[in-house]
Amino acid sequence: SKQLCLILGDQLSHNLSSLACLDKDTGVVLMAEVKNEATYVKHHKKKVAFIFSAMRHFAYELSAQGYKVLYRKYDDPKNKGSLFEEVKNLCSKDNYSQVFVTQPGEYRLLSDMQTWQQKLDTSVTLLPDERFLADAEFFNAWAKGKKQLRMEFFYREMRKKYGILMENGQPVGGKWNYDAQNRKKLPKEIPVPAQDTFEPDEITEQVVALVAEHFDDHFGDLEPFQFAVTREQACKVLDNFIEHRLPEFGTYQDAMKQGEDWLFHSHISFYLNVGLLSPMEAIEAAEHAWRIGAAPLNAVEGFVRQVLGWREYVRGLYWYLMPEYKDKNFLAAKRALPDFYWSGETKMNCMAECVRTTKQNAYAHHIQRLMVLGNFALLAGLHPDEVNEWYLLVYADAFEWVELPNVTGMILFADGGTLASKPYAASGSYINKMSDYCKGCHYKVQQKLGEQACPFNYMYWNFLIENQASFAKNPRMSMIYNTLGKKSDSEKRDIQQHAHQFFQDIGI
Ligand code: FAD
Ligand code: DLZ
Ligand code: SF4
Repeated sequence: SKQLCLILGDQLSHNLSSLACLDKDTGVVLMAEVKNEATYVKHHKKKVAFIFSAMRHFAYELSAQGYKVLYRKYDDPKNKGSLFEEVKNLCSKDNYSQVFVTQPGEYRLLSDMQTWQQKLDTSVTLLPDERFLADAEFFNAWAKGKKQLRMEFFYREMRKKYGILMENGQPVGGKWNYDAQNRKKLPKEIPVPAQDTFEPDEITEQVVALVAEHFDDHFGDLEPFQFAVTREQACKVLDNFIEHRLPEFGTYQDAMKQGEDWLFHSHISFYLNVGLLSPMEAIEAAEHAWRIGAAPLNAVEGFVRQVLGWREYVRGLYWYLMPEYKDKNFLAAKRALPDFYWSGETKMNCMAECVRTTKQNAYAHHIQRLMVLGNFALLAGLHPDEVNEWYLLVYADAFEWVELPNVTGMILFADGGTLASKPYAASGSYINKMSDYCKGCHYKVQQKLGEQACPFNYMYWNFLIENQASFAKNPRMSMIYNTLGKKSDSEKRDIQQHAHQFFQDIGI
């Protein structure tokens, strides 16, 4: 009986469950660059190039290990355009009796694959994706019956389950969380280590040419292309992070600086999400750095919280709440995404700067995604569908399982508080506190009203006014609504008038 193993663009791991099931001597691996996956949203050019190049390199590695690999390139005239059609084509030609796939990361594709067996009249086996640290059973058992699904408590269970940063059943240092030490602005004199860049090899150059030709109408700068595209290169990124950036990772986790796109972050989300790195190796490397005294606890705990906590938590939440989660719009937000999310053309310096790095790098660090781009989307009441589509296509690390909870739950509060206990809404002063953006801005961050007032200031109060009914029962919002209550009716009218004028001016 002949076996076919389909490997997707974000399944580039040698320990993949589908590969483990395949008889290496008689079975065949299929990988395919297809229009369906590359255009169901118009992914950033650099993201498409990254995934295609990493797929091609992985296919070579498998061949070198003795696997028989069929690889369908995007510009092959025989390309069938979708994963299903590629599989169907092979099955009808070569009589495969069994198809193996590790479950895809997106609901859309999983539902599609669940119809394949019937349509192909061949056995199609979907295997669990074992590359994550919390499987559905573990997450669902934790979530079941809870009214609120707070990351913090999930994270503590994960620390205990894997014994990470634990001693005698207790968190090392006596606390679970060192976030209070992790909110410093970047001092002027601190040098930022250079980010890791990789020269394109011949394979990557071919992919870059292909993307330039076929994806010209997609968002973003294709070149310079400097991502890691193999496991070996990705490991270098991780090693360099542990050695050079981890020690300051915690302290400057929430800092932003004009022209500094990478700071002290790890830059491994791309590689984790396509499978070139495993989460546990990153966690263990960070924990080891702390144990040998090479990095402080606030940094290491902060990093572990992101990878063992947030990353696993959002994935659990996604599968627990899909498909309904995709349609959530608790605040009935309905405005369109302003053009400057694509062009970067706005007098708001912080927004222009965060769109610039997104466009240039297919990357923005967390606090830019959350407190600038995300905060704007929340305060302006942008429709969740438009915001989700944008985030899913602009970042090279974006797959729906991780993007959707961050957008619908974390930034938009569109799930009504399943993920966050209150919206991450902030006025200009927060951005001013954590960055140097305001000093180069047309607007004045201290100014609340008037032509030069920072739009985040009146948008913030307007958001609270517009959504008062939705937050009436939220105890974590009562203090801020007390403050709002002290504003006179005419001041409130002024605020709303400013906000609406601004929305009109930017065409939303
Ligand atoms: P670091 O700051 O070095 O963090 C280390 C790792 O922790 C990351 O690589 C990532 O794997 C994990 N991590 C950190 N925060 C989160 C989080 N909130 N959710 C899940 N994992 C997390 N991350 C993605 O991988 N893909 C996305 O599509 C994505 N979309 C986001 C959208 C919004 C609106 C927000 C607020 C966050 C989003 N994130 C997403 C989370 C986070 O911003 C990125 O993981 C991070 O910026 C990637 O850069 P880094 O590897 O340098 O991260
Ligand atoms: C993101 C992506 C892109 C751009 N292209 C492909 C592709 O051509 N072939 C493929 O197998 N996978 C691709 N991917 C990744 C898939 O979209 C991803 O596997 C699903 O979204 C599930 O997470
Ligand atoms: Fe952004 Fe307002 Fe600061 Fe300008 S003044 S950079 S718009 S926060």
